[in-house]
Amino acid sequence: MTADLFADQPPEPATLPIAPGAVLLRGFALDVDQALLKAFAEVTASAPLRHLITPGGYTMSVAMTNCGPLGWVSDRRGYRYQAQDPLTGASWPAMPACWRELAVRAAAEAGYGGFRPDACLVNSYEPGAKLSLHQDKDEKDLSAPIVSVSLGLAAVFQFGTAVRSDRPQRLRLVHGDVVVWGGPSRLAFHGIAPLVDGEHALTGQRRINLTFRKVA
Ligand code: MD3
Ligand code: FE
Repeated sequence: MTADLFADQPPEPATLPIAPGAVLLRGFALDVDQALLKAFAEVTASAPLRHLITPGGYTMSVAMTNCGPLGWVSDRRGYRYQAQDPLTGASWPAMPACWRELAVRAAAEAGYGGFRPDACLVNSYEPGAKLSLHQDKDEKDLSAPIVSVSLGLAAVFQFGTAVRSDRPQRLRLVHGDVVVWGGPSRLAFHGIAPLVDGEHALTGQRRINLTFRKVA
């Protein structure tokens, strides 16, 4: 006989509303994880991960790159989206089809049909890296959702409301999780707590997050 230590826990639904307009699709990316990571190696070979400088002069602990027509960058002059990678001067690499298709499917599953992302910001966290509480509002079309895909090590995601001082909720995001942020949640403050040391079979000592956006 197998003792089921979780027998008294209800199974977690695959689609979890977490805030108004925001939906967690637990494990939604699991069946394509190897393809997503193969494309990650290709994207980062053309547009290397780098630690951007904030307008205030700090070096971000998260390493970033982009793919698709537009990419998010930061430097002493400010934050912006642009078509060229400042590191290479070239256009950002194309958005891999398997990435785009996953993001579009996830958005539709969450109730946002017709999502057409034109930017994908790729974040890479090593142990200790964090992303302080912030809003994403550099995108012109705030009616489109943002789709985020978590790969590799787990992280504690913090999210509040559009009011910075509202106490944030905490949510553990694991490999394969996809979150769709739309409606009133589109302007929620959010961040990632310092990544805890660990080893993931597919990514090693790192967490990768893909965020798909409609910018223009
Ligand atoms: C809620 N990335 O790239 S993903 C970011 O895990 C960013 O790397 C985090 O915040 C990460 O800007 C969080 C979840 C996420 C992304 C964008 C959002 C949640 C969001 C935009 C609006 C509201
Ligand atoms: Fe963000």
